[in-house]
Amino acid sequence: MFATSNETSLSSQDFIELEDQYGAHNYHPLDVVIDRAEGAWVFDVEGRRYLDFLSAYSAVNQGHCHPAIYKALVEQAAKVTLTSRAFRNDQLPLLLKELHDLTGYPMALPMNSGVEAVETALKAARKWGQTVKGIPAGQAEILTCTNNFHGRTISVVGFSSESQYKCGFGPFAPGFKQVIFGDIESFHQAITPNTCAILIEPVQGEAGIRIPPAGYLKAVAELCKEHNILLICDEIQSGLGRTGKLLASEHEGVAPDVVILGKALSGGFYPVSAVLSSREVLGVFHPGDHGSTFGGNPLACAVARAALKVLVDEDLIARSAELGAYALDRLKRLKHPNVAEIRGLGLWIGIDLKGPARPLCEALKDRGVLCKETHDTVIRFAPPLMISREDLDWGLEQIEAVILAS
Ligand code: IF1
Repeated sequence: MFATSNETSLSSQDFIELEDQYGAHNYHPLDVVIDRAEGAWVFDVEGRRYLDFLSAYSAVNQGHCHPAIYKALVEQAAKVTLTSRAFRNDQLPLLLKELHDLTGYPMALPMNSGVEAVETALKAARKWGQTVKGIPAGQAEILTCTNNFHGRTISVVGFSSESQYKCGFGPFAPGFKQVIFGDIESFHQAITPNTCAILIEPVQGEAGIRIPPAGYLKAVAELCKEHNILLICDEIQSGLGRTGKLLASEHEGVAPDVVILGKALSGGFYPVSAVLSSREVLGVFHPGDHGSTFGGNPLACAVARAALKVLVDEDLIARSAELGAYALDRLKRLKHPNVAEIRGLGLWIGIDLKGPARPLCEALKDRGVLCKETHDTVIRFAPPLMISREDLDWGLEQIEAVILAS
């Protein structure tokens, strides 16, 4: 009944058929069945190797199966994995302190998936709005941006501007208003006395690596100060080195009131997310107000501690800035009628095409480079930040070849 001893004799096609038969079809993956990975490379069931230019949407910034994170995971798994927050454990306090030391934020609240941390930040902002800012109960408004991506829960897809993400899933939570990403005037006009927060990605990932005009985030932060509104930056994808800074908001010299981290916080080993903020904001939570069975568990915390240490010890943030600038410069030299625009910050690059991106991603897969299209016409690249210059060059050569052949 259960495949155990002969698992390895199954082919990629067998796995694809099993998945399609027994799994919900909420994805359209490239048909590569990965069974092993190391650093910037992944291997399929037939032993073919591919350079990973997606990094699980920036969750494996540290590289696949990083030995130091692996060691932390295995050692912690042998000691204690889950205590629940009904009791304390010896890893959570250390993670909290290390997050503080790294980012300067006084407090953090750990969760698991990214969207849970987004929900946590929204709850904190609403309660802060009511109890600190003095907004009447049930009236707090949160501003979100056009083309945002913050996850898949009902309240979060409720304020998505992508119809596919919400179609059929309503009714949605009230209390969210949309402003135009990159347009400070639109933000200005949306503010009311009941506005408690704005939720924003400093660089929009899913929207196709959209970098707002210079000065925009700074102007948003200033308007927030002026009107006593919390600036919540979703750095789940843009944070932890991806853009060449620890946090993407640093590019604008902005320190958001609330920062949301996820993905690379575990180096891809385990879902770990966190909300970082002040005592004033996270102080709105009292015992019983909010929680999670797995949030802050010792296994997650041990993994996250190791993942942060790798980011620092291996200087991955500077590496992202340096290799990213090089890759962007090189790709921008590529003049081809199919290329509409190339955008990037750190090792995070989007190539906006004049036609569909999926066939190019398929062609890249055949050449041994894995990446994923977004919004039909954008190919996005986000290799692990530890990628060697040599591997990066090889990947870029494949990209250039595929575009030139398009
Ligand atoms: C999927 C996209 C990327 C995120 C930001 C919160 C979350 C995400 C800025 C939620 C998650 C993921 C989810 C994944 C694919 C991926 C994605 F194309 F869907 F938009 F990366 F670009 N904030 N992004 O990017 O985090 O709850 O998933 O841990 O298939 O939905 P999560």
